[in-house]
Amino acid sequence: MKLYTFWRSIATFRVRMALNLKGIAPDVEYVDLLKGHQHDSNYKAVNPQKLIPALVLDDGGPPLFQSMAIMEYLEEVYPQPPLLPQDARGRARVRGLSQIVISDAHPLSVPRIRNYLTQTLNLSHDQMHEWVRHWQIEALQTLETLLARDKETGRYCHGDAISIADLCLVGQAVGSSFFDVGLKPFPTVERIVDACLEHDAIGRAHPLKQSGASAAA
Ligand SMILES: N[C@@H](CCC(=O)N[C@@H](CS)C(=O)NCC(=O)O)C(=O)O
Repeated sequence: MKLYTFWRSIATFRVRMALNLKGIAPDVEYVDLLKGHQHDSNYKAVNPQKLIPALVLDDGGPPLFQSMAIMEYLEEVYPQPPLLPQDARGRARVRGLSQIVISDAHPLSVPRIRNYLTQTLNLSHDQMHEWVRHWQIEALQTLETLLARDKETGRYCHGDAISIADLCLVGQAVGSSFFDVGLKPFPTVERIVDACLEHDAIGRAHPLKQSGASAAA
């Protein structure tokens, strides 16, 4: 397997955590998003959407794309340890929590959106920053409300086993920290994120532990 990755990419962080939890160590190829390498023609051939992650399997087929689809693929093909609950209602909750991050919050803070705001709409850097912070805080508030409310919440987002929702939550928290959004106002989120980061497979996948991060952070 080969994972196209970059230290700062939160979507790739989600997949790195899932791979680590499943005990899979793919080859990696770096795509420097801050230098715009996602637009290079050779990467466009890998993922025409010009986004990471992309995961090349050993079956000779086209790369997998979209972090949720990749995590679900890993779950189906490498079921241990499970990252989705056994029951349909539980899976719906875990996927719902995940989609708050993947579908709604994260897309509003990615480089192409930030660049569009500053370069095409001529927003200042501060205005762009405020835009990102606004949507990150809104997502964290929603997640806090759901996680604090539901009796299904345990040590982790859903009971006492790590699920895809936790990988999304940790990515959300770390991504928000890049825009100076802290977790203090979101105590349940903070507790779960801290518990997750204690897990070696998750801690190792942290953006600031990846090659290239220390120079750039
Ligand atoms: N929904 C996609 C999002 C992928 C995505 O936006 N990746 C970001 C990095 S976290 C990216 O490659 N951005 C490049 C850009 O915006 O130009 C997923 O979950 O895989």
